[in-house]
Amino acid sequence: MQDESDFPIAIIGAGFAGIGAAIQLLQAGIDSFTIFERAGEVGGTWRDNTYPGAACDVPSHVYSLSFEQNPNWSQRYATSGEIQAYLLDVVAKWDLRAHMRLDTEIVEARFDEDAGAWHLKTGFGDQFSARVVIAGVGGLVDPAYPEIPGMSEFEGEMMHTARWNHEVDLSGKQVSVIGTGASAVQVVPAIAPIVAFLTVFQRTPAWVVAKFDAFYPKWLKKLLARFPFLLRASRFVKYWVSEIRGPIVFYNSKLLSLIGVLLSKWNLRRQVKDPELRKKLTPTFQFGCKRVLVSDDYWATFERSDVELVTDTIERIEAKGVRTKDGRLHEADAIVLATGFKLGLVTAPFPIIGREGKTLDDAWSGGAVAYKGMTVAGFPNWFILMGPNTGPGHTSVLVYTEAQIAHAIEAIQRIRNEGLKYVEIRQDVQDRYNEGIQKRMKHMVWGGCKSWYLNPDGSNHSLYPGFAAEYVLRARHFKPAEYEIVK
Ligand code: N01
Repeated sequence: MQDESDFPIAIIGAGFAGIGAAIQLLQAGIDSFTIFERAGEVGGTWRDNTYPGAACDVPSHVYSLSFEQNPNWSQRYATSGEIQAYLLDVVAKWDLRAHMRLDTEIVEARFDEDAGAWHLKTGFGDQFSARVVIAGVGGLVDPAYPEIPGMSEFEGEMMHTARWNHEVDLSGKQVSVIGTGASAVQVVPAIAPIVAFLTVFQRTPAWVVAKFDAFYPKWLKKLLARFPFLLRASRFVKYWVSEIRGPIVFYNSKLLSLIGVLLSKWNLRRQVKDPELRKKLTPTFQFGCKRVLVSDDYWATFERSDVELVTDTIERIEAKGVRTKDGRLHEADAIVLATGFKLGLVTAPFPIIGREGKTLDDAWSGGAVAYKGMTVAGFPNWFILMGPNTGPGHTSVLVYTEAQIAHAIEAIQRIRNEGLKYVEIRQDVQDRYNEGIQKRMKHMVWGGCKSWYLNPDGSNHSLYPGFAAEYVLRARHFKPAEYEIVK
């Protein structure tokens, strides 16, 4: 059903980004938007990642919308279920379901230059025309399944952390976990106490720092609800602490990295007594090069007699378990793939055809680029949320997203109020911006190891090389001089 308004806006994706965009539009007095979501429910990451132990490793007072702060977070680092409940509450409060088309996948977008509009095709074959598109499809959405020989021969249960099968009861089973990234450090300590035996296959160890998680007592929640400025103060402090610590995580400096290494080694020593085990768990790459993990109990799990860390390379998966290169068969009733995600930013999420028939895949053939991660030359009136080079390694991604939404809304107001056909980022402005970003990358720590941050050629089109505050200052306003303005 086409929105009847004369200025229809499409938001693609009903995760944090899409929900945030919808609310900020309403706050700006714009309600002519439709949210398209391919899944049957809102929530994105927090709808999909329901594995035991799933939580956010950014403090909840910062990892929430600035205009929808929640005094009732039960602990410093909220669980996935609690974040999803928060999103459902926010959606209900703002009555966003009235704007939503769930189970509706956008499969193609084509720009009509004469009309200054995007024609979006849904999976059902119908079409929706929007003057502006805000794309909040996320970067880490589709699970990456490893290509290990023999995977189809396995006779037990196999599941990816991002597609947890709650029908499977792991209690009393022999379970193998493949992968030791951000998802693994949460699922491993959560399932270890319930399974009969846990084998964790580590290809590369990770730097893990202490989490110092804690439940918020009732009186504190009451106080935060009664005096919202205290909640804002808590958010402010947590945000600036992560900013101040940021360079330890992202800057390529031996001295700063050493601070991170010392903190992580302290965390390792307090959790693991066995020096051999400690050695196996200690990374050899620079601190921050891969995502720094946060946990108080991941490493300690390996001290249990019913948990084994395997560092031999996996050769194949067989009917009864996982065989490593040393010839050993590690028997398993279930295998958990904590192997991460396909990086959504490498290609367009679906065919996106801009001006003069140019596709986004063509524009991104040398790596995903956009102006401040948001707008791409040749793709007018299209605003990306959480786009190329806007990921943080050290703080809440939502800070970046809110700035992007503010930018898009200022553009929308211009287009609507001045009767413009479209605005399109100037190619020279986009190129200069990205040259600057890649120049700054040389001073960042991410080039020295293999991670999902990097494209196969080693270039980084995922993370923002700097502070969140600086990005926000640069990105939050729409500057007409940087755009082609077409009436
Ligand atoms: O995935 P990952 P993730 N054989 O790609 C290993 C976000 N996130 O789901 O390092 C053996 O980090 C792989 O090994 P290696 C966050 O941005 C956030 O854990 O490539 N092993 C690695 O150990 C994060 O960065 C939260 O050598 C194989 C692991 O699998 C991103 O999601 C929580 C293999 C994959 O680690 C991804 O995290 C969770 C193979 N064939 C996730 N293939 C928060 O709390 C892969 N591996 C906010």
